Amino acid sequence: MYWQEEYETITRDKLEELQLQRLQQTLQRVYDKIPFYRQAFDAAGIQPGDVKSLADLQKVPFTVKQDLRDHYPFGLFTVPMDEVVRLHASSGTTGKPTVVGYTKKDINTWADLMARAIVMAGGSKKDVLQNAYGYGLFTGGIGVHYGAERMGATVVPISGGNTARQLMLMQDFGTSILTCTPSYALFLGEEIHNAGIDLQNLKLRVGIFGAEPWSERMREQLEAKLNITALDIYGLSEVIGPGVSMECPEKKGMHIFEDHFLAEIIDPETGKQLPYGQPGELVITSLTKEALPIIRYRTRDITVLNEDTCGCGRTFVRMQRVTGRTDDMLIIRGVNVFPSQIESVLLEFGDTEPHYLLVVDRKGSLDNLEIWVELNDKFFSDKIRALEDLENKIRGRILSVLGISARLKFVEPRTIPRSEGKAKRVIDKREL
Ligand code: DLL
Repeated sequence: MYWQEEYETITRDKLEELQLQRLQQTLQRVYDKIPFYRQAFDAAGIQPGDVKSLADLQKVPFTVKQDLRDHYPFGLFTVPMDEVVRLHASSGTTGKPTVVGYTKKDINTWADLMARAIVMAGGSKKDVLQNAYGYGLFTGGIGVHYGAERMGATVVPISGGNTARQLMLMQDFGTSILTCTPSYALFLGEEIHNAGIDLQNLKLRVGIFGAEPWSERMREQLEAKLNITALDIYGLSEVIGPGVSMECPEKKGMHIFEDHFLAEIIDPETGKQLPYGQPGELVITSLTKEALPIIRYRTRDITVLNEDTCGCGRTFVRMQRVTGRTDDMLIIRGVNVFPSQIESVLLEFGDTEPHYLLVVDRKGSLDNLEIWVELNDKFFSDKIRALEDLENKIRGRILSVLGISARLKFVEPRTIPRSEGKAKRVIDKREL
């Protein structure tokens, strides 16, 4: 099922024609309205009129998060504030948040993209969608909400947290689609189990999980714990929010909504474009945004693009699971490590829970990685000997997969703090 079949199954030729036309308009728009872009283009010796093909985009300078911060709050908006009908902001870890704005048309586009995503997951008007993404300045809650209303599902706008109530409404309202972060979904799955709720009595069948990296093994766990099909959704506030790309039930990556977003993969070191199939940093240019068009935005997210035809009939390229962010990547004794890689190893043996914390410290000039991981209930009651075996197995596997040695600290079930939104996986105590 499609929401906007004409676009979702567009031929590549037609798509590229549409993209070029929209790209040229977008470049002209930012050049005319925003001094920041005009100066950057002039400095790079490029005018919007010089972009005559999609390949010419490579001559246009990148935009980074700091550029949005430098123009806090509204300096990169291309419309007067009386045309801006909504603001969102992403909480920066330090200093001011990144603020994004939407016109009525932007909100409308976004609702359609999120409707596409929910329909892609198999959603219909008959579904009851429990939206446990946080409502507020975060784009997750309201972004999903508008899309779900647009495609006609019955929305339960519960937001994140209040787990007991989540479980009550899930049973009483017959929730069939759950939307939240994968880490919160996992917690809900555990609590369903702890509350002794029989999965057979729930109507849950699909989960639309995103806003943070997760792994294939986490998918297996979520599907088993919740008895659902778990699908990945990607997006970022600077580009629009959730609904930049969505995984179809083929489960082979997320289709990027390319009629609205032009995707490139670059080498994060050199900034050079990489061909399909090679891992690198995702760069996105918006093609239809009004209030805050964004040009060659460096997402910092690492992925791979795949242009093979998809069994679902959609022609949009797919991006693989995001394995991590260039700025979340830990460098431990010179080795690049993404938390999601460690998650994969931990879940391989089946004796631990996907609740973990990576604690990195430096003694002298040597980095130490300590992995705190929860044992599952069954294992916890077993003998010390078995613990040593498990530790050795995990350490050995991390050494062979990642090439680093780590210490393990097994902790009791339910002792690592649960998150209602994005999980915090790393504590880096190094002072670099
Ligand atoms: O997290 C938007 C969103 C809401 C996406 C709900 C999906 C569902 P931000 O708070 O601006 O926006 O954070 C964006 O989160 O650059 C990625 O690093 C990460 N991220 C988002 N989706 C995924 C995903 C929302 N499916 C940042 N897998 C992005 C891995 C993801 N990382």
